[in-house]
Amino acid sequence: MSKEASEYLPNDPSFATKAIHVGSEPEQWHSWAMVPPISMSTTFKQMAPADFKCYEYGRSDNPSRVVLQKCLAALDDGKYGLCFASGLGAMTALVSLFNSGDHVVCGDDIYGGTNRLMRLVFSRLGIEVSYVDTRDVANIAKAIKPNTKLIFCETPSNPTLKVTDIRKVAELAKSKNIISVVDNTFLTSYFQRPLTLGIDVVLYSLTKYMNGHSDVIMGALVTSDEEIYKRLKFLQNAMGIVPSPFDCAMVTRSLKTLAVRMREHMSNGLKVGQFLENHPAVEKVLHPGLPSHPQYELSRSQTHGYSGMLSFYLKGGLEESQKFFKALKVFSLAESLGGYESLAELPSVMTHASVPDEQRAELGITDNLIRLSVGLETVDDLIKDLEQALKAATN
Ligand code: P1T
Repeated sequence: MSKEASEYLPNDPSFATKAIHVGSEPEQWHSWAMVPPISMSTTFKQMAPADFKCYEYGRSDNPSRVVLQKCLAALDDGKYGLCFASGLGAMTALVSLFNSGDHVVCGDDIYGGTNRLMRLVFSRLGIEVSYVDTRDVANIAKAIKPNTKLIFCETPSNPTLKVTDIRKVAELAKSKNIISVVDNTFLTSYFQRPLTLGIDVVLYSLTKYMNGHSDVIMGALVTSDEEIYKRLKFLQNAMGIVPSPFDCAMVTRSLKTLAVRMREHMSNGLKVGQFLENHPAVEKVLHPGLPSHPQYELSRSQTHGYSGMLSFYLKGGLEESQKFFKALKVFSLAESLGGYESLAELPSVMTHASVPDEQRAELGITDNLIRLSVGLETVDDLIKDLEQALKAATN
């Protein structure tokens, strides 16, 4: 039996308190404003040439970004947070730590845009990439070469929700002096904190659950390693991949409700997963919180719950999938995930269309694999919607 959402303990009893207070302390402002003022200024007055109070130029640093970065670091039990213009912007800064001729071991099941960035941009710039199934850490070990500088994976992965043993990846990377990075976008720091399991850097598309309202594109990197932080901070400014102060304020506001939102996403996601698992039109459900998931136990050993992300194989092919999407009324057919609204998509032709055909086939990203981002609507309405769409698809 899978555990009910309410049976999970929070990963950090003070998580919600940190989310609401860290970085937003009123005493730092003249006004003692409870909500941090948005500082839109692109530049800051200097006392003498190159002699400034706190801030110099808005790309290098600005007060609204600092508020958010402090909060993000605290939520991951990290020391340093850095925000970027998008999740892929964060990935761009991360991989720019390395040089032409360096090698990256990358999980094979990752967001299509991350795969495209590695394959079509960084490979062209001389970064060598090996894609491996990170569910078995022995595959990572086998792929390591003398020039390997980075191990990168998503867990759970997008879109097939495969789980990687974070502790084992961290241990392997440490033993070889390689930087380890986990993309924690699907779970957020509320449910999984890779730094506490030995990982060097956590990557986020804040666009998803962390912002949670589908109105900001942003990314982040969090670490406790001072040396890595300094190099990344240099790149954040030097490469100019920064978010706007207004967007930073939006995400700061959203983090205040992260704990509450994630608990509800989890509860709705599990109920939808259980419903689909018992439906005759569904071949298989991929949800790490259901005991049918092959890595259910591993997942429980390193996370404190699940988001609203799940995928399932519909019985049939492209035609049935098309009918399913056409019939949906509450779920919207759209890319992205992690917002309050429920979304459904077909990774094979949408988020993962840029992954080469053979790689998609190997990963099981077929035309009947449907990904759901279960939102915060009344769960009975979501289930009714899926029920009628499944009927329309298979009639
Ligand atoms: O869209 P952006 O903020 O640049 O984030 C990229 C990214 C990074 N990591 C993961 C795990 C992601 O899922 C994404 C973006 N993903 C989608 C848009 C999607 O629909 O899967």
